Amino acid sequence: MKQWISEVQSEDLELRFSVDSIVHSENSEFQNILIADTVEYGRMLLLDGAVMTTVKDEFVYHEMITHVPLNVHPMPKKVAVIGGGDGGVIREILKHESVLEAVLIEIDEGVVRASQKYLPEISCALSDERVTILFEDGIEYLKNTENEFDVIIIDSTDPIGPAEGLFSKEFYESVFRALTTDGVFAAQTESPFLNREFIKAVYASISSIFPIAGLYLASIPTYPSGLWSFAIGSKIYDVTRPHCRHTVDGIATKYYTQNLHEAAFVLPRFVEELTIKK
Ligand code: SPD
Repeated sequence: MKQWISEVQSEDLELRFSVDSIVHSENSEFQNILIADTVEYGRMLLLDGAVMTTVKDEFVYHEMITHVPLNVHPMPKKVAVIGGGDGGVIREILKHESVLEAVLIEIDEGVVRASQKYLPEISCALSDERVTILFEDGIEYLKNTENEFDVIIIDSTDPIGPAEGLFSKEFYESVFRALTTDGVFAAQTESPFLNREFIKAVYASISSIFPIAGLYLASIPTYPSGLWSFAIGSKIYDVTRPHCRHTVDGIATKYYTQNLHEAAFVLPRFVEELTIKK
């Protein structure tokens, strides 16, 4: 008999993955942490039943949430990640030689520990000497931070429960204050097929705070609907083009390229609509 795990979206939508085995399951103070070996996508991390990442397609999400903002900034030295306890974003950040310090602010120590034990290919850079890990609430942390980070990346779970506050206007105001005068931030903002009103509201908040805002897309097969959006806010730099320094540097990637950076901002009409103020 086949064993399945599923992410339930609603009464009418469920994504099922057949699994060889459940590798780890725990209830932390914040959520259920599940790691399973799926047949199609390899090892998978789920938080409260939602797919966070898989060994087979994680590169798409981690590269696009990281290299877009880091390549918009000409010289990112200090970078913060809110959430992202699996370490995938940190791994990508450290590919940038300019980065001297990366601070991971993750509320749930259990996610970091389980990822270090069971997902070494994703969490491998968490032990790098440039990385500081703080087990704190990212919302509180940024409230008390000013003019400190060149880039901030919000690698959150879905906007339910503990992550809800990471999509509020007040939080984006804190992000703006915590950035340096030419800072850039990016966040995952869910599926344009399934979360339209949500994306509209988030984009409206970001564009009311940041002088330059953008929405961009990537294909992530294990996320609901397969099409995923990211929002980016910048104080001075054009977000649609990688800074010229980076075209010379080059970084080892499997999904992100300079051309793809620009192309990811070319939106289908039904997504572009979500960014237009009426
Ligand atoms: N519905 C999935 C949204 C998950 C976004 N965060 C993933 C964490 C991977 N580092």
